[in-house]
Amino acid sequence: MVTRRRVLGTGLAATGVGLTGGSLLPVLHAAAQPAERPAAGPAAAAVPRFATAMPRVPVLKPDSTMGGVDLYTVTMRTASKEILPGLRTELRTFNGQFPGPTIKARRGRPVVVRQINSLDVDTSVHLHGGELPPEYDGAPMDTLAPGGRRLCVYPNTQAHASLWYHDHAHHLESENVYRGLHGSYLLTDEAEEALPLPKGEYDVVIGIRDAHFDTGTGQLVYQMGDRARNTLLVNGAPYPYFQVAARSYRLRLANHSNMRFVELRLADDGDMVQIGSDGGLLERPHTTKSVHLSSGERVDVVIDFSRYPVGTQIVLKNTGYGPVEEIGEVLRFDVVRTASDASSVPSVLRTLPRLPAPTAERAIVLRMDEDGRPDPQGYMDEKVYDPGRVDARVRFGASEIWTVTNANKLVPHNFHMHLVQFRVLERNGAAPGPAEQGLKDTVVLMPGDTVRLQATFDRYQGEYVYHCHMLDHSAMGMMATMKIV
Ligand SMILES: [Cu+2]
Repeated sequence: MVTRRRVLGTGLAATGVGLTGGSLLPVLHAAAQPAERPAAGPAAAAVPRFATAMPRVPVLKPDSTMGGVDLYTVTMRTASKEILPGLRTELRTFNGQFPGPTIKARRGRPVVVRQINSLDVDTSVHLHGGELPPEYDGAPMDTLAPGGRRLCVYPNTQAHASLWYHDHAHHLESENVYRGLHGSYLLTDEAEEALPLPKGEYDVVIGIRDAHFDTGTGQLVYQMGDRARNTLLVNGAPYPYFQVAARSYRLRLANHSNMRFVELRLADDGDMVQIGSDGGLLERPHTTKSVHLSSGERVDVVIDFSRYPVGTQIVLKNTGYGPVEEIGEVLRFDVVRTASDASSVPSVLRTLPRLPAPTAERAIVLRMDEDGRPDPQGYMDEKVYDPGRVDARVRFGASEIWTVTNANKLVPHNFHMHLVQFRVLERNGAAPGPAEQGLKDTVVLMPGDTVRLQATFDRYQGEYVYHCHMLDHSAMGMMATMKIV
């Protein structure tokens, strides 16, 4: 099983048919009957390729910027949007937008979000990757009932990072996120701004997620572990084209899928320069042919389109996990003009602080039922999530090594911790690949994988969850609570 254990960052192309990240059921299915592929969703073949422009997600305007604080209003409400041609899809949205508006924040400048829940379901908005007091984290049980409103304060004390916000209400998060409750939150700081990276219109969020449409009605079909979420949406549009100038772009790739993992590469196998991961810039850029994102992860790359003549079209392919005819293409870059370019990628992007000496170690085991039973449950250390239970007590100020293992034989997982950006120390006994050497908040665990990571808990006390970020799995119970005291 050498291929499965290849170090991430050099690619997961050879992971094999059994290691689908798209959902649990394809995995079981593929293992049992390798010749049979997951059933095509009704819409997959019918959705035209590269027929619409990739939306640029609007940046949310603050209601007020007084007092050094940016105040925003985010209303969760239903809205409909034409995603498939000629059909309107009902969505659960932030401010009627799909995906939710991008919030831009600066380190040292707090953001206050006035949350209003005009949906008919509970919500809990979590800022994924954010260093937040527990009362503003968006915990699974800290829900906002229909008709409710509250203020949420994001202190923005951490370094720059491409974060995202999404629903986290326990047992509802999977469907709420799937139906549209996700958006990007870009936190910058002086160190990042001082770099000559592509900026402005050349710094672009590309949020990728899958969906299962009812072709007759255009409605999203939701069921746990669905095998047929086989239409890829990019910033809310299926298989769009993106008109670019022949110069460098910073592309902030984000996987907002509930379950699907993607491996992205250019159709001509052209180089991408990875500059960032979940918790902001890497220390050094690295050149790669592909990037891998499990659900919830972010990767920043710079692609230099000046190597292509104007008129060139290059497809961004997904070479991971799933029938190629359905999800093998993501979007198409159309090089349509020339443009000046003063940007560059420095050989040193940042210096991360040295890891402190660890003060404690603990082991975490992820597992879920994979025997095909109709109502599988997920487990963290063999326990289903119980919000009334504290699973890990962490001393405030501690720096701990967590050894996290995926005990499943077939099912992939990943591991997300609230509150902290951690460092990956080892993957399956080896040093992490270059893609995993920066700050991370979510790390992939293919079946049998073990990852050692180190996290430091010196910011806030209180209770936070850690869980698999395949949201159907966390909804099945693969989540636990740590209490920092
Ligand atoms: Cu999982």
